[in-house]
Amino acid sequence: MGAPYDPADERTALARGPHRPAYHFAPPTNWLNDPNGLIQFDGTYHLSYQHNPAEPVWGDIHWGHARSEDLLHWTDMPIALEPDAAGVDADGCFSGCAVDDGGVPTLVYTGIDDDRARQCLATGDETLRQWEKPSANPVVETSPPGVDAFDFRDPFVWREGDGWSMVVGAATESDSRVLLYRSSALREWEYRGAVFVDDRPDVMWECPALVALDGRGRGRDRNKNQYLLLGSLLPTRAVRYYVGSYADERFEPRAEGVLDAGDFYAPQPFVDESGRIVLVGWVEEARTEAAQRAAGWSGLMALPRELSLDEDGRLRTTPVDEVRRLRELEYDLPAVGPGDGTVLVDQPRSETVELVAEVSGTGAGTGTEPSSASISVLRSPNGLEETIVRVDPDRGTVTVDRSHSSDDPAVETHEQTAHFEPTADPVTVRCFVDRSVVEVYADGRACLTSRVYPTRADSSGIALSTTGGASVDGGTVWELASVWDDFG
Ligand code: DQQ
Repeated sequence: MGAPYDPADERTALARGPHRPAYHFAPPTNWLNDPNGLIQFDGTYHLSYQHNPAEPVWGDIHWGHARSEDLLHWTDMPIALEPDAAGVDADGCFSGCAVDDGGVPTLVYTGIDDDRARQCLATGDETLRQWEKPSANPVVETSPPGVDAFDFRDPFVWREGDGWSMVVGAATESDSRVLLYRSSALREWEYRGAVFVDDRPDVMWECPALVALDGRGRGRDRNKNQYLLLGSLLPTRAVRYYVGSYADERFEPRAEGVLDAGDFYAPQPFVDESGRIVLVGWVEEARTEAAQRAAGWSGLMALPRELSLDEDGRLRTTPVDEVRRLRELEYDLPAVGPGDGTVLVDQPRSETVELVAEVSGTGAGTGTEPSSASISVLRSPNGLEETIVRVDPDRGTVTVDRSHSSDDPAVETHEQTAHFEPTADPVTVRCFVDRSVVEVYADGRACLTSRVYPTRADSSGIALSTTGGASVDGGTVWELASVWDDFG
């Protein structure tokens, strides 16, 4: 018999891999996809995730589990859920959420058995180490008439009135729907119809979530009956958000957009004990399966983000404040204007930084010549490898150009672009670089998370340049600390 599985040993073994993140959550080893079961319970944050513990590819889906006091430093926990060969989850424990059922931590997830999806529960002890599947499983036995038996998954549950509400993602022959259920005690559920219908054919809403934004934005009255509906859509893999009202068991959107236009999927929100809406999303790989097997791990989580409404009722997405605690050595960024060419930033040389830059456009608005500021990161001294974050305030775009991110010809190189309302004001760009992930926030109004795989040990520099009338008006860079012991 081999030694018992110890996630800490596995982490240490993988820590020195060149693309292993220093301050993003990655699985101890092997495969990770959707975040699941997010909850703050007795002060401690819990993050579960879709996990194949045996291989760095999707399959045999368990729930991995970690806990944290600060949403930054995570301690691995025993696997929370594993498929039961004789159970309704024999072919996988698919995505779901966690709730506090009167002091009993409870997971609600989709059990897969032979292409049939059914909603199930698991209850935990007070340390959330041991989970039991009650005999009441499955608690939703079958999809409603007209809904596919497999495209009926990813329950998201919240307290509403004196009971519980749940949304489940679903597809019919002609549309995709977010189904609503109600329950008094989580064991029996009543189907109440579709809370939202996306009438495009051949779309499947995965991982839906509905959260009240009331009282969490800045303009109090403006936030009355303001809800956020999220969905991860197949086959485009777009992560869409809708802001609107929720009444009489129906959601009515008034605004919509893309939550993150990069390698980002299946995010899950939860409300923490301070009342913040915190969101965690899966950042997929952009390298080959062979490269994932060689690395021994696959997938990571984006930084936890706080969602709120701004004064104008627009969705605002920022990294949680805790992330500032990772800042170590601080350096100034120079101002760079038209005609300055490419300005190399001497310090820091690091693959793990946070960079904040103020970028101004011409103020002339869309329809003008492109005027953008380029922030080059993970840059080799000669610029042969670099990842360029390009921001155009006039047009309201932030682009990650990966055409020279890696000398490895097998990784994905297509450009990714997020959009925000064009603005004459300077845009504050926050850019997190963590070895193989570049996570960009433009004024909290657009997000873009991209995977990149530099091959050179010296691809760790920064350079700035501009086109048209745009300028970088200065900024700051911090080297960021690792959140893992024994980090290479
Ligand atoms: N991932 C899970 C499903 C979900 C999909 C399976 C989204 O529950 O629909 O691993 O990435």
